Amino acid sequence: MSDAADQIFATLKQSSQSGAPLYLQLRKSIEDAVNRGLIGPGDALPSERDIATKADISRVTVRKAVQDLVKGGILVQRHGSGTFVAPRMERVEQSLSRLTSFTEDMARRGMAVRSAWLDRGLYAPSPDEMMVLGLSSSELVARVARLRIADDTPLAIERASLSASVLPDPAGIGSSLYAALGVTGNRPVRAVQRISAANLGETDARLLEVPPGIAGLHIERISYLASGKVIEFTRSIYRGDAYDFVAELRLTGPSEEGRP
Ligand code: 16G
Repeated sequence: MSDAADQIFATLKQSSQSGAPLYLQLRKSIEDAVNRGLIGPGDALPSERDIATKADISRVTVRKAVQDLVKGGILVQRHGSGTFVAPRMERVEQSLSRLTSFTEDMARRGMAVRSAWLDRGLYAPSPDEMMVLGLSSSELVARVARLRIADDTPLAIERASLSASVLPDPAGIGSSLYAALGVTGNRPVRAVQRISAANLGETDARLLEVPPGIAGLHIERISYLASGKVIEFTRSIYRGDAYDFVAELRLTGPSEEGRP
């Protein structure tokens, strides 16, 4: 067993007089070891049995401590291969004043972008889609749903809806929706974005490789053409531990006060 593991158990012995339940003491020892860098992102935790033997506690206690740390996003469990310290996220800083695409944002940071398709096709529009995109019930909506991945880390789930008259072949967009819209002169020039907090459900959490229930960001973007026509209605879930949205604020001068 590694030195780091030995140190975890040494700390555990020191704290065993504290009177706190054993699983909480073990949880804290492991958490401290991660925070102090004794075990780093991607490092394997010793097996449940090794921990139990070494610390002289039951496997049930070990499991409880480990499950708590998995729920908190400190450890990750991979079926068949064990428990590891969760990879540390490099937070992405995203300006809220420029209308850019995911592909452009990541390319500017030198990150390799790819997407996993969740859905693409033509459908009868939902009431929300009809209202936002101005579609009638006899028209079709093109849906493009993707898991967006940068440098092998899934960052967001994006579900875009556009009128089928603008995007008749959603399967043919290639790697960038905005690039495809640019080809037909339909790239948006303005957008309104609404950001709210969301706790991730099972399915979204699994796709984004985070524990269910963890904080995420729900983002709705409605984009417009220069003519004022709505072109895109996208609802996304972004990882809360990966994104900082940054907006620049200016004091309104007297000449601008009262402007709409
Ligand atoms: C951004 C947009 C999304 C747009 C996508 C196009 C947000 C929250 N969302 O991720 O609305 O559909 O870019 O990216 O910023 P693409 O051209 O790389 O497909």
